[in-house]
Amino acid sequence: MNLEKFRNHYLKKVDEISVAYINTLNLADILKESILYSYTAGGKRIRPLLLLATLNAFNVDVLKGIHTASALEFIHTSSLIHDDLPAMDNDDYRRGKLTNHKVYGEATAVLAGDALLINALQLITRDQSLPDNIKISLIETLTTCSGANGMIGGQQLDIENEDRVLDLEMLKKIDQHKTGKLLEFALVGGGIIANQKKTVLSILKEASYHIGIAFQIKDDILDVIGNKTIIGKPINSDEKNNKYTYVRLLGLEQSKQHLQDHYEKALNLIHHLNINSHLIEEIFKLIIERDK
Ligand code: GRG
Repeated sequence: MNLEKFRNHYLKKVDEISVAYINTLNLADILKESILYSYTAGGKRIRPLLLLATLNAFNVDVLKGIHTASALEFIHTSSLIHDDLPAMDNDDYRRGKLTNHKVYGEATAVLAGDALLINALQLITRDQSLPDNIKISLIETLTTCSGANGMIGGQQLDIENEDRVLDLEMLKKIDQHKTGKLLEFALVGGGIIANQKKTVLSILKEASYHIGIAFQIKDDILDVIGNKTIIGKPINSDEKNNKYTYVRLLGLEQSKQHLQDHYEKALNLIHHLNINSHLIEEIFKLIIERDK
């Protein structure tokens, strides 16, 4: 199956599971509406796609990963809602639509992010296609990747370092966590569902480091030379927020070179595994060639 068919077939199932689950969260209708607003706002779904492609690469039934892929997109969506808040990046637009707090107010946006984060775990606990030991391992890894030693910690470092001139090492540390850790879960989580041994999981983790950095370099490049309409938010937002980025540190041309280097390192590591990796490779390519 090529990537387009794979995406249409399996991401449809992820979204069906996600939307059906969100529709059960009906204690407070506005909260449910605001969660649904951001979940269905038109994200590229790269993280769930990568997780499912990893299962495919190990010749495991891709349907076993649907709930986990949905949980991963929940956490990603929660991070975007919080990232856009006035206390963080203070953005009015995301994916071409008003940000969650612009529509529902700050308090509801905070709660929508909180709910997506917490309820993500329930999507995994309720998955009937996986044994308990695999679910525990997935939750252990997902909370590590998302929490204070993962994405959330990376966001804190990002905020603390606003207005500062950073060296490459610090920039990579921030991006490895802020952006790379959910991509790590996509690859390693896929490996866990596929029952892979630790040596394989650690190669997947190493590959995710490089594709995570590549993802963020591309994000930084698009923030400077991207098309506002295609990206769905204003460009030059990093400069507005006094963020030090690859483009500011290295310039455009060297940033492109670093992007290519990290992409190739990620690819080589995946090749090293000798698996059926063509979909993973196509997604890596998509990450570095995307226009939004
Ligand atoms: C409440 C879970 C939670 C987190 C709070 C705000 C925060 C901590 C973390 C934010 C981390 C962040 C926004 C990192 C940037 C990652 C990034 C490049 C996002 C854009 O991802 P795409 O391009 O977006 O995949 P789409 O819109 O396609 O889904």
